[in-house]
Parts: sequence; C-alpha cells; structure tokens
Amino acid sequence: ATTPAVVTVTGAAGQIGYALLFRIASGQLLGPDTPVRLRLLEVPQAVRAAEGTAMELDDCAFPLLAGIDIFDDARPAFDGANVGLLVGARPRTAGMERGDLLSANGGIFGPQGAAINAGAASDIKVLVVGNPANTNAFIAAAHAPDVPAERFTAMTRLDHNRALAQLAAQTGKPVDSIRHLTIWGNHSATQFPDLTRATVDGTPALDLVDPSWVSDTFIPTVAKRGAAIIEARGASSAASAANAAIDHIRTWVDGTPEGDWTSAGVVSDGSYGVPEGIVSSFPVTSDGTSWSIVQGLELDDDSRARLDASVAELVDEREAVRGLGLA
Ligand code: NAX
Repeated sequence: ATTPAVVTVTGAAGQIGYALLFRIASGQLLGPDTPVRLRLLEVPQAVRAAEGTAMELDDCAFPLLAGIDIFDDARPAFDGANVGLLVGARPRTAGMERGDLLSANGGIFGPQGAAINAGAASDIKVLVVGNPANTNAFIAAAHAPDVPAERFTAMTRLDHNRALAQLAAQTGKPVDSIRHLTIWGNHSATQFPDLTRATVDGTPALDLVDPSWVSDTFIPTVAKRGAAIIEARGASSAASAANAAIDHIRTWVDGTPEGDWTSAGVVSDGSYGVPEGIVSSFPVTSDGTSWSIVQGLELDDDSRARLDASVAELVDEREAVRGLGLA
C-alpha cells in the first residue's frame, strides 16, 4: 500500500471546506491510487464544527481516507503536509480599510507560511484560496524562506473555469473544445480574462465572437461573477471554488494536457514585465512537479493596459503589506 499523502485544509469548517473535503477524501484530488490523511485547521471557536464535518467524513467510509486530525494551531496542522489548501481567511467587512484587511490576513498567512517552512514535507504544494488570495500567497511565501517560492500559488482557476463556461455558452460549443484561454493578474475585479489566443475547436475565438461582446460582456461577466453569485445565491461561491481548487492541484500533479495551458497565480519571475516576486496569474503549464509561465506571447496595447492595471493593484498590495511589516 502507498503511504498516505498528507493534505492540510485551513478554514475546514467553512462553506468551501464543506464542498472540498468530501471530494479530497473520495480521491478526486490526488487520484484513485493515493490514500489521504486530512489535517484540518480552524480557529478555536470553529473546531467543534470541523469535528462535525470529520464525523460525516467518517460516515462516508471512504476507502482512501487514512485519517483525520483537527487543529487550532498551524504548526502541527502543517507537519508533514504534502498539499496545503489555504482556504480560511479574514473577509472584508463593511467599512474595513485595506490596511486592516491586509493586517488581519497577515496575522493568518504569516504564521501559516512559517509553519509550512518549519514542518511541511519537502514536496509541499500550497494553494491559497482565501482572499485577497494573491497577496495572502505572497505573505505566506515571504515567511517560508526555506521553501522554494514557486510552491506557493494562488487560485485563479475558478476565474479560468468561469471564462471557459462563458465562451462555451456564447459559441454553443463544449468547454473541452476551448484551448489557450488565460486569466492574467490579480484574483479581483481588475483581472484580465484574455481570449486573444483562445481557440474553439481550433478556430480563433475572436473569429467567432463580436469584439464588443468581449469587452462589454465577457470580461466584466467573468471579473464580477463572484458578486453575481452572492447576489443570486445569498452566499459566495463555494462548490465551484472547491471544484477549482481540486482542478488546480490535479493539474499541478498530473501536468497540463499537451497543447494547452491553464491559469494560476504564481510567483512572477519578471515575465511579461510583472515585477519579480509578485504573485500574479499567468498562462501556465505544469510538468507534474512545477509550474512554468508560458513564454513569448505578444500582448497588444489593450491587453498590455489591462494587465498593467491589475499588476498595479498587486504592487500596491505588496507595498501596503511591506509598509505594515507583514512581509
Ligand atoms: P467561510 O467564512 O464559510 O469559511 C472560512 C473559514 O475559515 C471559517 O470556518 C473560519 O473559521 C476559518 N478561518 C478563519 N481564520 C482562520 C485561520 N486563521 N485558520 C484556520 N481557519 C480560519 O468562507 P468560504 O466561503 O469558505 O470562503 C473562504 C475564502 O475563500 C474567503 O476568503 C473567500 O473570499 C475565498 N474565495 C476565493 C475564491 C478564489 O477564486 N480565489 C473564490 C471563492 C471564495 O470567495
């Protein structure tokens, strides 16, 4: 039998956690041959709720679930972790200033980065879901000097999947006929969902849709989808976010299919003029171990301006985090 992989999930008692844990335990994260040991991290007041979820996980009798441990302290929670899904975060509440939001999240993601540095397995793969995801990943990476920065990623796969669904609906083609779609920049309303290189059944997407649909409908629909879900559902995206987290890790460990790429927030190496060290979404491929930023794409003036605007927001967040002494 294979040694179980250790998967640490923070915010385990939250709504994304509830949509995520059963899929991990059933084998959808690491495949049907890899047993999983779950480590759940919560704040003390939510540990009881996490215990309830653990009882339900037990009651599924998942053959691949090797055990569940629950923690309210990051150090033991990340001990030996092969995968870290950092979902729990401090949400922005009405009237909260950005500095307060970043401080609260610095207090979460700094210690979690340090815990990963101290005790995670040498092959640790980290996905930050909790918002502001890119900057939270930046903070965590800054507190883990011994872990290669490339192991810290932020989730833009939900934006990517939303973009696939919008383009598929508009062209009347299945989602799996689409290649080479990209989300650039921050996981926020400034993100740039880019169709300039996308193809649908091999035909350039821009030959199939109207330019005004791209700028007036497609880009804002994808960028503001989170708010539209809240408006309709009365709660933020949960199952679709959990699904995207599964997709992100699955692609990381299985590799991207030949002839396609996906989108992920990764630490910039300076590609496309994005300042080195910033966690930005890019077109990326995985070889099953690490992500690589797709090189050599030409950005037209409109694309350049959209990417620059989103990167400016990330630079501002980085400066604010540094100003607060959080990284
Ligand atoms: P919930 O409020 O339902 O759950 C969050 C959980 O995190 C709570 O149980 C809370 O107790 C826990 N938590 C808070 N601080 C913690 C800490 N220091 N250690 C461990 N656990 C802690 O939120 P949910 O809907 O599950 O969303 C979680 C996060 O995902 C939010 O930050 C949200 O903004 C973010 N999202 C990110 C998305 C993305 O595409 N990157 C999309 C979906 C989602 O909006």
